[in-house]
This record gives sequence, structure tokens and C-alpha cells, in this order.
Amino acid sequence: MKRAGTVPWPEHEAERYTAAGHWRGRPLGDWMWSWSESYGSRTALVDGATRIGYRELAVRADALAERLVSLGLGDGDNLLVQLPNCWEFVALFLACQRIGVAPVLALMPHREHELEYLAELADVAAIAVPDTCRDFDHQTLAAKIAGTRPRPVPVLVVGDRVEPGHVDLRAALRIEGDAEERRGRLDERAPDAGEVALFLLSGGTTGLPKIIARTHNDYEYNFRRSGEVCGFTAETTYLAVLPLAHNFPLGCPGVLGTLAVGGLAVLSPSPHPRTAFAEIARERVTITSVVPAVAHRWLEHAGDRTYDLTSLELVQVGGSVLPAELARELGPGLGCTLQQVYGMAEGLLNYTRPDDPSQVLRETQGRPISEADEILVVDAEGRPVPDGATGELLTRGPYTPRGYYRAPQHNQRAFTADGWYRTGDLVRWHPSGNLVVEGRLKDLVNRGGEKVSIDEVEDLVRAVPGVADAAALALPDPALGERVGICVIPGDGPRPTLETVHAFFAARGVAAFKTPELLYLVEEFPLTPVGKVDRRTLRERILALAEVSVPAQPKAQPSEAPAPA
Ligand code: OOB
Repeated sequence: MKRAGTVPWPEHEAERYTAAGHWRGRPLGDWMWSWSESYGSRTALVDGATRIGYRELAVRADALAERLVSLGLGDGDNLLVQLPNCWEFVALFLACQRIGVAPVLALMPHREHELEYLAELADVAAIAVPDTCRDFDHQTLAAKIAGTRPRPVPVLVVGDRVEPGHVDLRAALRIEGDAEERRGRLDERAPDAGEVALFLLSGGTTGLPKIIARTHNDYEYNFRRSGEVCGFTAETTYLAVLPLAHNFPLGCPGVLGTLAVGGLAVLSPSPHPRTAFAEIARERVTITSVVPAVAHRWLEHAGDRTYDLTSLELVQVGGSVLPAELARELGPGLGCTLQQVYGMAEGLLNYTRPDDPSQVLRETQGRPISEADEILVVDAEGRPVPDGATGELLTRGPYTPRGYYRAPQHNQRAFTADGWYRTGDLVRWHPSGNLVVEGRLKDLVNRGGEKVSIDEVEDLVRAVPGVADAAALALPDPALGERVGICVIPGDGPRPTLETVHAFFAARGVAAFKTPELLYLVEEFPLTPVGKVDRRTLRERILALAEVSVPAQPKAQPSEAPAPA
């Protein structure tokens, strides 16, 4: 692969995946034109009042691709993308695919702390942002990040207020000149299908999130096979409410899986029930995907008869544990079939199948999509556990890369010597042949599907004045599943409070969803026999304490909408 720091699949596996037809050897930009040829004048995308046809999408993506080339971008370059759900996101994504530029998909709540790190890690050649979003000035921050790079980095802006010197992305999507000639010119620049098509962010447990290089071959299989399993067809109207930067709404089967079969993808700016329900009613949406926290809010509003939800056939739920009660009530409440999805940006995808018995739909997280997915459930020593017993899930397969990007040391821990990815999830096989997620080994907080690294939070809190040491914990939350709590041993100086921690995180430019929502001052941490912080005991103590003291805790600042998978 062209980009240094990617870990390829072994040659014999690549041959096997190709021979089996999983990898088809064509870059995603090429597929875009196949979709355009097959579905021609059909509508591909709806974004508010804007409707974009399949051919129009391809022609616009090509126009943008050529303009990116004229800005100096080309095969092997990376582009930091931080955009909300909008048609320009999809067009930019596809434009990149035409010329071998890999988008690095940042989340909207990311701020300076995360963006600067991603820009550096991926040595990005450009940055794409909205002018503003939810009152935050992304354009100014992007310019600042661009200024930290050793070479000039163009800032591409979607919005009405494009500053001088920045590139107006909407203008760059305008169609001019001969589309067929341009298509021919761009075909000459087509990247190899084994190269990186996009970078997804991992839920990361060590420090800042790792990034995952997904190839054209592997990602095309990811969304095509997902589409087959989930029954996506040209009649599908898919609603994307989770942020497109996430694997789930992007390619599981998501927007790309919809486009691959000639369906209609509706892009919603928010998962808020009123916004989403209005889209479902207006476009007669048939399938959508949500995290449990969003499902919970939808169910609360499902009785609101203002909106006609009768078109909904399937709601996919994944990203974090789906409580049993919600699993029981969701299908009847929304009048559709529930599909559980246990997936990860690292690859492996499990789905319950729409025609599974209701017990399987409710009680399991589904089974892998590919006969080439390999799964091991192992104990602490790495030995397979007896069938049906709980252990850590290890996996390899045609859409599970063999290492994180530019992270050789981390890869030694996260992957076994023979290429198995250690998910850090505790699972067991259900007698039906489906997986049940029982817990996890990894140190993170799953805040409504948004993953927060314990390590990263602790490092930040240790730098707050007056903090001698800090231990972060996943604390239960009725709506989000979990939220970030922090235990602090005070040191010299001012006594740390939740407010000082919040102010410090904000000043450092850390995404709001990572900011601790509960703070406990303690004198010492319980230790394990080897001298590490014993988080389990600490958590038990805090929970016992919390029963009496939680109401007295300062209320956490409202953060972004419950976050996605
Ligand atoms: C999805 O992807 P990521 O990368 O944000 O997070 C992956 C992790 C998994 O390793 C697991 O710990 C957790 O999220 N998870 C679930 C789950 N689905 C994911 N835990 C319990 N039940 C589930 N159903 O979250 C993701 C990617 C593609 C599709 C769907 C979700």
C-alpha cells in the first residue's frame, strides 16, 4: 500500500478474498459511476429541500475531484473531514475516491485537541469543515489547525460565509465543462482498489483515538454484504440520523449500502425525534439506524401521532448495549422490525437477520456477515473457551484490517502475532448461532455509543491545577447507558471541582462528550496486587457512595446530542 504505516493483509489472504469474490478490485470512485449508470435519473440523496440524482451526484463529485487535483491533492494524500450530515459530505467523500485521496472522518464535537492530533497523525493535505455548526465557528478552528502544518493546507468550507483564502466547497461542486471528458481524465487517476479509501476513528482505549485505514476493496465488501444481509434494495429509503463520520450510518449498510443498490438516502442533521420523525413521514423512510440512547428517545415520542411512521420496516440498533426492556418495546412501539447490530470501526459486523425468531432479535447481537469472518472466543491466556462460555472476541476477516494506521507499538497489543484483532469485548455464542455481548475488557466509557478513552480523560484531568492523581470511571446513566465519572486525589493548590475540570477541558479544546460529568474527591485509590488502580473496586465504592450523594453532585453541562456509534 502507498501510505507508509498501513498494515496489509497477507498475500495469501488477499488472494483468497479476491477469489471468493469478496474483493472486487475496483476503487469506490469507479463504483460511483456504475451506480450512476444503473440508476441514472433516480434520486440518490435528499438533504432538506435539496434532492440530488445519481448522475448528478457522480458529475458533481467528478467536478470537485478535478478541483481538488488543481489544489494539489492526489493519490496517497489524506484529507481531514469534519462535516455534519449533508449532501456535500457524500459528494466530497466520492470525489476523494476518484483520485485516491483518503478522508479522515472526524466527529463534529471534536475540537482543537482532537483535530490537531488527527491532522498531524495523518499529515493531512487539506481540511474540510462547515462555516459554523451549532454556533461553533469551525472555519476559524480549521484555519488555526491548517496553520500548524508544515506545508500549506487548503481549508474547504461548506456554508454561506467562506472567508477569503478558503475554498468554497459548494462552488467547487458546480458543474462546468464536459462531464464525459472529465470522467475520462479522472479515470486515468483512479487509485488501486487495495489502497486506503478512508480512515475511520477507533473507539480507542489508549490515549487519543487510533485511526483505521479501510481499503476500497474491504469497504465496498463491508457495505455491499451488509446491504444483502439487511435486505437493502432499490425500494429502500434509508434515513441517516447518526453522524456520517461513523461506520454505522456510512457503510453498515448505511448511505453507501443504499447507493450501491439504487435506493434513496435521506440525510438528517440530527437524531432528535421531531426532526427524524418528520423526515420519516415526509420521505416514507423504510430503514434507519440508531444507537440505544436515540432509540430510547424515539420510543418515548412514538405515541405522538403527529407523524406517520408506518413506512418504517426495519430499525437497526447498535453501538452499545441495548437494554432488554428497550429491545422488547422498540419494534412494537415503532411498528417495525428490530435489528441488533454489533459492529466496530475496526471491521467485523454482526447483525440479527430480519427473519430471525423474535427471541434472537431481542436477546442477541447477531452473527457475522461473511463466511470468511473468523471468530475466536478466548480466555485471559488466549485459549479458546468451551462453546457457549464467555470470553474475549478475537477476529480476522476480509474487512477487518490487520493493524491501526501508524501505530506499530499499539498494534503489538491490539493484534495477535497471527493477525487477530483483539476486540476487548466479552462475548458468548448463543445456542442460535448468534453472539451475545456480555461486557468488555477495554478501558473506555461507552457514552450512548460514543466511545471515550479512560486513559485520555485521566491524562487530561491529571493536568488540572490542584489534581495529584485521577482515575476515570464508566458510571451508569439511564439514558446514555454510561457516562464519564472522575475520581480525583487532590494535591497542592486549589481544590479541584467539576467546574474547574470543565473549564480546563474547554480551554484545551477537548470534545464536550469526553468531559467528566461527575467528580468525586478521594484520598487514595484502591490498588490491584500488581499496584495498578483497581477501577472495579473504586467503581463499587463510588456507586455505593453515589446512592446517597449523586443528587448533590453539580449538574453536568448539557453536551451534544446523544452520540452515535
Ligand atoms: C460501533 O463501532 P465503534 O467502533 O464506535 O465501537 C465498537 C465497539 C465494540 O467493540 C463494542 O465494544 C461496542 O462498540 N458495541 C456494542 C454493540 N455495538 C458496538 N456493544 C454492545 N452491543 C452492541 N450492539 O459501535 C459500530 C460500528 C458499526 C456498526 C454498529 C456499531
